[in-house]
Amino acid sequence: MARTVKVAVTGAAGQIGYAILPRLASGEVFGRDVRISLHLLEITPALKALEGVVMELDDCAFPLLDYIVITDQAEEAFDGINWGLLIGSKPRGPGMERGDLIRENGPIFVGQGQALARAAADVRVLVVGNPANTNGLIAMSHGHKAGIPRDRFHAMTRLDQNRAQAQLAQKAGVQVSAVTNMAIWGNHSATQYPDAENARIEGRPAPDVIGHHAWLREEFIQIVQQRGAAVIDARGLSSAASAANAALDHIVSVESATPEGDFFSAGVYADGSYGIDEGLMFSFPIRSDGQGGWEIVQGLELSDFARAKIKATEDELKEERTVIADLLG
Ligand code: NAX
Repeated sequence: MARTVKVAVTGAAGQIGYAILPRLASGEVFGRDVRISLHLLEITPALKALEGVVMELDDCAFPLLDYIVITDQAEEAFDGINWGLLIGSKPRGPGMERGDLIRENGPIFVGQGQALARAAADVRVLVVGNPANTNGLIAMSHGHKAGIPRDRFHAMTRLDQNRAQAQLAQKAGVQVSAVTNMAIWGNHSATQYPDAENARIEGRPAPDVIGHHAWLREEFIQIVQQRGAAVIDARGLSSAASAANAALDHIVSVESATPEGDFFSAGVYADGSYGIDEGLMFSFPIRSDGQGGWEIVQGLELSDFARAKIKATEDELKEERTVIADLLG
């Protein structure tokens, strides 16, 4: 066994936690020769439920699972971790506006950003808890202030990417693996812009393969933007298995070199690329070198239509940043 990876999962007793933990522990993400330790964080009232989840993990008898820590203390959970999956947050309650949710959950990510910086020297962080981009910005601002490089913090838009790829594959009648270069721009919200114009199907521009341009500009975008709500409508609960799956896909994409000519999507610190306001946590097309480095893909062509969509999602993120300005480090 060459190495052990320590992964913290917050909100570990929640739905996504339940879907992600067995898959992490199985070794499918980091490899069958890598041992894994799980550091699970929950709020105090959920620790009992978490104990039940740990019993189940024990009962899976995963050969690669080294040990499990459960705690309600962020610093203990983040001690020496390589990856932090920040999933835990409060759900939107009845009658709550998006702004209320941001104010409600923002402080969680202040404390966790600070705890990460105290407890983990060499960490990568994926923020899943909603509003993921803005929570990611908060966590990053505090982590960075205390020494963690900004590029270690990502917000999850991989589920949106996967949803978009699946929709294009179904429309084109091809396997989902034939759809590449799927950029999600902006916020993980209903303003996100899933970019079919730069997507490829079997190596060809997706609009040429699908042909139905009106569908790509209207229905396709709406389906992807509203997919989370559609799942809630049908299931009575928000996406969990697909969200867990997307988080694992994200880890694999960051840890391995991106195939030549392709990219994946993640919310990252905006550095001025494509004219996006610097200092937002904005989803861009990304390439990883597989050695821990990554870059925003430059030079993609954006039509006027695309630019207008990207502006709308940028405006929403600016607004969210205003709501939590006092929480930034
Ligand atoms: P659940 O409500 O099932 O679980 C959340 C868990 O977080 C609970 O067990 C709760 O006790 C815990 N928690 C709350 N505050 C905490 C804190 N301060 N520290 C540690 N744990 C805390 O939600 P679930 O369905 O698992 O979803 C988790 C989050 O992911 C939600 O914010 C949800 O909106 C978000 N999502 C984000 C997605 C994305 O693509 N970025 C997609 C799926 C999902 O909707």
